[in-house]
Amino acid sequence: MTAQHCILIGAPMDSGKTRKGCLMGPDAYRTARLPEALRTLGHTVEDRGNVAPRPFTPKDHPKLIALEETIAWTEALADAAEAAMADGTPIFMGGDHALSLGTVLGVMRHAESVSRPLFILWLDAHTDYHTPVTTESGNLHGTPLGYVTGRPDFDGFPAIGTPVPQENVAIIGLRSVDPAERADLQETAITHVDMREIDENGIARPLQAFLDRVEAANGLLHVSLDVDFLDPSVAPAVGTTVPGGATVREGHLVMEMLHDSGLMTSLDLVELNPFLDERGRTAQLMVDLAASALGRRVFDRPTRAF
Ligand code: NNH
Ligand code: MN
Ligand code: MN
Ligand code: MN
Repeated sequence: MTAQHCILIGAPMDSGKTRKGCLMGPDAYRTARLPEALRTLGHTVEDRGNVAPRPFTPKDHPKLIALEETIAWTEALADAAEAAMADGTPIFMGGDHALSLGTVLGVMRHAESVSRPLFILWLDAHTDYHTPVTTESGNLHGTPLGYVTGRPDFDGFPAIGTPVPQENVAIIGLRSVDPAERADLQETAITHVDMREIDENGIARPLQAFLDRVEAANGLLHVSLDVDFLDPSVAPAVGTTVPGGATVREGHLVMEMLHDSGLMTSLDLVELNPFLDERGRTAQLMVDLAASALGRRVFDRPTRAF
């Protein structure tokens, strides 16, 4: 296994929805010993501390929640992400999923500067493909994939430059999609794998197909892991629980395959709300999943003998 330089970046962002608590996430990951878990695997680990939003002035908006604050975080996180990409493998400790507006933007800028295509793997119960106009809830954590793929109406947000092509995005774990998102997404080339497909075919097949495309294109791969990708029975610490999610083993298998592929170049850990956790079990599971993505395994795998 090749040792990596893991750069931990805390993003205690809580403005992407109304229910509070994700701001406690970075401390929970440190308490659950994420840095030590990565060091044990032979990586070097640098904790850059927590990012803060740029200064902002909140305004009232008829629908959107905390728009100005979310823009201020997006600007700050994009800079932190772009800088970290030049130095190692950033792991963003959220924070709610609106943080990916910024982290992916920063990663996009880096990808452009090294002239490599960017791919995104979104592990989530939800598609997060809204725009500020299509969202019904006004929660901007439901919009990052819309933003980075170049959908309109992100007024006030940083310009994204060249959008991430739809063909380069895969969402896996789906089971809660708003009608507007469903209609819009089905018109796109975004790969969308729902839980039924996982039940019928397993999670490995669609993931491997996507990874093969990343490899063939010599792409960078940003992975965004939403706690609600997992079933709430094993990961209760999230505001938007949806029954019927990925099992512990499905989660680990995804992470182990990511490690074996050698393709993952940045990782978001999002939506952990430690205020809703049970004795830290969700934080611990997220740390264990991150460790699997960085090489933890039960045994080395012999070359396929069957
Ligand atoms: N689609 C819903 C909305 O936009 C839910 C989004 N919630 C999430 N996304 N937790 O991952 O409000
Ligand atoms: Mn999400
Ligand atoms: Mn979600
Ligand atoms: Mn389709």
